[in-house]
Parts: sequence; structure tokens; C-alpha cells
Amino acid sequence: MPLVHFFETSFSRTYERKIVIVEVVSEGLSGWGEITAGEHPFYNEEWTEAAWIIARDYVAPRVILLDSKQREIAGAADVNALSAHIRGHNMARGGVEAAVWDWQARRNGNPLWKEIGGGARREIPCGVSIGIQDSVEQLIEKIEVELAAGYQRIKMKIKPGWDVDVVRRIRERFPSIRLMADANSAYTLADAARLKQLDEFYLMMIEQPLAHDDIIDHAALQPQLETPICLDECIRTDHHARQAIAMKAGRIVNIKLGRVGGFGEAKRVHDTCEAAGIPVWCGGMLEAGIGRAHNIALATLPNFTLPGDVSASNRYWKRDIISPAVEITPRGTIALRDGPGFGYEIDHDFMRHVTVREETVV
Ligand code: OSB
Ligand code: MG
Repeated sequence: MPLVHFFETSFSRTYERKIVIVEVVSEGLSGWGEITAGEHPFYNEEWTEAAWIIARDYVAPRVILLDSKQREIAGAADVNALSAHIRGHNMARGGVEAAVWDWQARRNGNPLWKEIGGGARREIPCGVSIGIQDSVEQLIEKIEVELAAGYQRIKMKIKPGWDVDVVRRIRERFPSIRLMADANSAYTLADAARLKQLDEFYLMMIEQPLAHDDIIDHAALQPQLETPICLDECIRTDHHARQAIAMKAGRIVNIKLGRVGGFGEAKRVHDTCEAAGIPVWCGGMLEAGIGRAHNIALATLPNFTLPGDVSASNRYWKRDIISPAVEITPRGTIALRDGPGFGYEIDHDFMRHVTVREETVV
């Protein structure tokens, strides 16, 4: 699916997405999930083609045990453990796990947000993530469009060469907006002085400045900065969240459903952060409608108190694979829907139109 506008991070520029969708079928009902891996192994080790194989050959055969009565499980909460001995590949695991949650919600006649134990709010607060642009003028234009739409905070991507000077110009132009920066692991501790220069711009936070798999250096960096560090890439499990909190490696956590392997682990990370007084928000991976709807459900858990990166479908897609498309209110929120499962209809005609490969595992 071509993106409406390219999306550039410190690691690559994306023009179109290749997305793996998971349908789980049982008792004549379907549940849907989306694997949030990117097209290349640059954000983390996962990518579309590998996720396809892992989901097909490793995750699905283990989860299908549910059907063959070889193992009794109480419900979707038990799915995570079935594939927990796979090292990494959380997005492939999480796409299948989330589909089972959606299935279970539909089977119980519940909206997904209720099924996962959410519902702390009827509308989720929304921000946008804006990629690196070809010029600062282009970035300013994009920010103006998003603020006019009502979004509550702006996240801009940074990298060496597109950081202090650009943030300064954005801050001068928009002195009072809620602004933050995401580096996607583009710096090292040797850049601490440069990162410290960002303190001047009173950002809400700086996201994952250091290595994708690092916690220790972030703990060394945080006391040198006034700006809170938000951890993204390096929190792949609840265990990581506990270690990061113990080391004071950051003050905020971005939770991504896929990165942590699904709703079960996302809830554990959420609970750990809540108990430690660490606010969380829901990150995004340029999802199509199914993943987007799952993120909305996740963001109704109580500790998702900050505006996240879950935004309207039309920022990404001319036509989404769900109907209606995800829309934003003038207040910069997304309103919950009360239908069973993830709450939107799948646009099967369109999904068929954009499907390039299909396999069934029985
Ligand atoms: O780090 O949050 C990130 C997109 C792709 C990979 C990593 C990230 C992102 C985003 C976009 O920031 C979030 C979105 O709008 O879906
Ligand atoms: Mg990020």
C-alpha cells in the first residue's frame, strides 16, 4: 500500500508498505491481527518477509494447538506463552496473539478494548509523528496541517545533521506546542553534549536517542539532560521495562503492541510502568487499519496518559483496509467504538485488491 507521503526516520525512508495481516479462524469466527514489522530489518531485526515465515512456520503451528485439544488454554492471555521460546520476532508473535484477542472479543461479544481490560477513557488523546522532510519549510507546513486538524502534540524525527538547528527553527515558529523528538537510535553517548543542547527547547521528551538494544548508556545519559528520555526500541519485554526503571534509563515509555509481542506483554509493561510512576503512550509503526484499531484499544489502559502516535488513517492511506477509516475529533482524539472485536469493518474488497500473497496454516 503506497503511503500518502513518504516517512523518513534516522534509519530509512519508506514510500510504500508491505504488511502481513493475520486472520485466525475458529468456531466459525474470525479474528484479525497485523504484524507491524517494517519492510527492512532497520527499526529492529524483523521485516516483512522474515515475519511471514516466522508466523507461518513457528508461531501459527504452536497457536493452532489450541484447536487440536492437545493443550487446554483459558484464553487469549495464554497465547503469548505458546510461542515464548522463539527468540525475538516479537512482531510476528504479536500479530498472531493480537488476532486471537480480537477473535476472543468477538466470541464474547465484547469490544476489544473491554476484552483486554481497558476502557479507562472513551477517547484517546492523539499526537502525530512527522518524519524527516526535504526542507524545514516542508516540516513547518506539515506541522501546521496537523495542528489545524487538532492533534495534541507533534513528534519530529531527528538524526545527526537534522537536529538542534531544525528543532530550534520549529520551536521559534511554534513556541507553545507540545513538541518532542525521536532519534531512533541515531546517537551514542559521545553525542551527549549535542543532545544536551536540545534542553533549550523544552521538549516533552526525546525518544530512543541511543542504541536500539541499549539500556545502560541511556541510564548514563538521562542525568545529563533535563529533557526526559522516552524508551522505544530497547523495551521489548516487561523484563526490559523493569531493568530500565531500576537503572533510571528514562522517565517515559513508548509501548508498541508488536515490539513487545502482543497484548499480554504490552499489559505487563503497562502495569510495571504504572507501578513505578512512569507514564506510557502508544507508539505506531505506520499501521494499516487493523493494527491501528488494535492500538486504539491498547491506549485505553489507564496509564496511557500521554498523547500517542496513533492518528487518522488519511495521514497514511488514500483508502484504508477498514471501514470507516480511523478519524480524529476536533479535540485531537480518537473516539472508541463499541462494536465487537476491534470495532471497525474490514473492507474485504479492498483488502483482496491489495493482497499479493496468501497462505493458510491448518
Ligand atoms: O520510532 O516510533 C517510531 C514509524 C516506523 C518505525 C518507527 C517509528 C515510527 C513512527 C511512526 O514514529 C508512528 C506512526 O505514525 O505510526
Ligand atoms: Mg520511536
